[in-house]
Amino acid sequence: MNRKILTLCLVQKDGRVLLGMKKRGFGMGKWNGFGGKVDAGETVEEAAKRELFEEAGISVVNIEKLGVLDFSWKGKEQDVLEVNIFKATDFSGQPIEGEEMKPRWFGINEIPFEKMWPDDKFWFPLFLENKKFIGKFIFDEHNQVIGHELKETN
Ligand code: 8OG
Repeated sequence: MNRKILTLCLVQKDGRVLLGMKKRGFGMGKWNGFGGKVDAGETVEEAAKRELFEEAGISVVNIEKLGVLDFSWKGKEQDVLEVNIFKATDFSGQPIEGEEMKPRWFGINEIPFEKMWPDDKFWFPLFLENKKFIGKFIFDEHNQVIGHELKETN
């Protein structure tokens, strides 16, 4: 099995969630949290904070890991993306647009699921309520969800 460890960090504050429009690469054109690969010598949590700073221009001291999701594609089940999902509730600095992401706040009732990864509508409700969860999703070649398992772990 080939497992790639990724981070995803979302800020939830004052009834809103900070998302970024991905401007290039994998997931381009979708709203998402901020994250990416873990560098050598970094913990997953350090990587999550670094990516949030690089992509949204804000710094966080405390983040909480809420979810771990495995993603794979039909016919290539041996290649797994493990996405570690963190929440920040406070930050310093102001979100700014960078080369990769254009940040914007969304009210928790106006999350743009139709312009997000199709798995997000499954786990976002747990995330918004601070529930911990693990799961896995299998996509087809059009990035549609063709199978999933999701469970709360609190
Ligand atoms: O380094 P790069 O930008 O390619 O990292 C991909 C980012 O996208 C990383 O933060 C993890 C995140 N991501 C996936 N798959 C999914 C998904 O299905 N839903 C969401 N919300 N984020 C995902 O790689």
